[in-house]
Amino acid sequence: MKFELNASMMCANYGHLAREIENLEKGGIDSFHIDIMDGRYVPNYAMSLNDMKYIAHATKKPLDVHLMIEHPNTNIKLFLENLRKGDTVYIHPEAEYHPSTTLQKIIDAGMVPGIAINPGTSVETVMEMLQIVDKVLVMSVNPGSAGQMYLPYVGSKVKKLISLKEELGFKLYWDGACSADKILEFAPLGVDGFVLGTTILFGKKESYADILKNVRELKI
Ligand code: S6P
Ligand code: MG
Repeated sequence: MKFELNASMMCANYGHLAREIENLEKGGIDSFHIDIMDGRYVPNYAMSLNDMKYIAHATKKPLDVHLMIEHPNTNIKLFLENLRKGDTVYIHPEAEYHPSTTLQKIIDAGMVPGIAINPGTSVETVMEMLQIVDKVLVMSVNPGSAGQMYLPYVGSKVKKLISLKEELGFKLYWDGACSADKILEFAPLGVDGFVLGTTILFGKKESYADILKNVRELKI
């Protein structure tokens, strides 16, 4: 079974970030997930524009930029001008007055448009945007930090999104508390990719290569 694996770079060791990127690449990671937080939309500061720029220069792999910032339309140019065509930018619809205008800016810049859906946000409220975006990032924890518990009520929403993805033309990604059992359960149902953080990838004894190999070889 084919599914993408994305590394949540806010969980990486910034004492040797270049080596982290190199080891994740060697281990076969598909893309780098960049969590940008502004301390307002979410009660935390994670990565910044400069972290994103550094990682963009350090790898040729795609970047998935997850903007957890208020009114991303105001400063989205700063992110778009430092990305490559084909990189993904996710916005949170609740953080914007006119999210489809912001999504159009992402499309016009040649990036892949995405929305992130919070645990408390229902599919019905984002239905129109599902027709515009190429990717949907379904949050199985509230946005703001790594290392949180999986919120089980998100499961039925993931299944609802899976039932819509063919017709509306988007790929579905899982973000938050991703473990082997979640991949085992949801990859066969149709989730296209998983963001890996502290639950399964970072801060472990095994190398990234060993962990990623084990995840790819899960008996699905
Ligand atoms: C949360 C953020 C996520 C986390 C990821 C970490 O606001 O969007 O991308 O970095 O959930 O993974 P874990 O396994 O520590 O929850
Ligand atoms: Mg994220």
